[in-house]
Amino acid sequence: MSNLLVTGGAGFIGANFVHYWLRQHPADRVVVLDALTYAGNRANLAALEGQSNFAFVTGSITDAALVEELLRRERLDTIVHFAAESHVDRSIHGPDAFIQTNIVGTHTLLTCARKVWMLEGAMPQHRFHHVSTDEVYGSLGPHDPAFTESTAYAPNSPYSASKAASDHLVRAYHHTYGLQVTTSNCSNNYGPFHFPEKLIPLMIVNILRGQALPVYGDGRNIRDWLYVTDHCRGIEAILTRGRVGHVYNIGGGVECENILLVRSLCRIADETFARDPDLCARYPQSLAAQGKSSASLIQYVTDRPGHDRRYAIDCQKIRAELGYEATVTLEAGLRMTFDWYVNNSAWWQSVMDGSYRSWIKQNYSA
Ligand code: NAD
Ligand code: TDX
Repeated sequence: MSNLLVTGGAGFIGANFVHYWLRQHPADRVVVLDALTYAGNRANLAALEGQSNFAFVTGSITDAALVEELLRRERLDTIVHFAAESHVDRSIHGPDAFIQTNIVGTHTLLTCARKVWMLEGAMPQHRFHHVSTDEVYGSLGPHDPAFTESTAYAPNSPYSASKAASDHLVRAYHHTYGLQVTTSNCSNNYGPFHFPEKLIPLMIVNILRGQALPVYGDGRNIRDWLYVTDHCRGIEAILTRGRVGHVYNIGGGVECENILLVRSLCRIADETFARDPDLCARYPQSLAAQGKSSASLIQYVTDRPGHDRRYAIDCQKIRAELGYEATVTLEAGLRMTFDWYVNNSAWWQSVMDGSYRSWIKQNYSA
């Protein structure tokens, strides 16, 4: 039995992880700590409210007194650290919050974990799992080999630089103080609860609303797509079988150009609407409901500054050591994700509030 602190558990991956973990490990207890920024949504965990193995605390990972009190009071032995500012475009417009949350916040968690678990002797066996990103490795050329755990760090955006700094702090707390840490660097996730500022959910909600699909630059940037439940399985493998002090890369093994991905979503929308006349009544503004091609909504827009060209993950280490393999194909994952957004319009309409709309205006005005 474990008592987990899940930071950022009201966000996209964190919420999926909490649901996944309590399905797989119902005897464990999960305490979520989340500051409920624009990307955090307590409704993502509504189905768990009232369960004795679940608790939610609103607060920041930068609040050392709160983190220490939670570690002691709840006798937490594991931290799974998702909390972060996570959107590259936002980090270009305003990097300060990324430094504060991703670097200072991670350092605060590390100091609290060391103090309570080690200096006070409360938890000799413990685990600090840090969730990071493939973006710390920089950008690949078309024929470069995929990122391994020993690829040199070369972060290109304020977001990835802040994540890289946090990775180094986690590593240092293991080597210097013996804190029992693991780190995972994963590729682009997608699935339910994904905030519609990121590529896949933005494209889906715009297809449903009949709005433009903004593709940056020439649309030929490549990402390695990982269905979020596969990511949760990877973290579970590391928490249960991974070696302390080690880093594991987690990827979906599916490289895809953005423009091909967006075209796939348009095709899935057109096919789904053609099969289900009810959808045409529910989403009359979508081109698919009008018998037109969703792909005609695609618009090439000004590129993201410093836009990384290609990411790809080499999963050999986690496969060989932990027997982990991603299982969801891109086509199956995109269909499940499309269906989730179609069936959860109240969720995405509620998160796309006034502040979100002003962000979209700022980001896409150029
Ligand atoms: P998200 O933006 O959807 O969620 C982040 C969560 O962190 C939100 O609930 C937010 O309220 C919370 N948060 C922000 N600042 C906080 C603070 N100071 N204290 C407590 N909570 C705070 O992000 P996500 O996509 O779920 O990403 C989760 C983690 O995974 C991040 O660390 C991110 O860097 C990493 N990651 C994400 C992806 C991806 O494709 N989404 C890929 C690789 C790595
Ligand atoms: O409107 C868009 N048009 C577009 O062409 C948006 C939002 C994105 N893009 C492009 C930029 C990227 O090449 O799509 C690709 C994916 O963009 P994002 O969804 O913003 O993800 P990315 O920048 O790749 O970063 C994501 O993966 C790594 C997550 O947001 C990070 O948190 C994670 O670390």
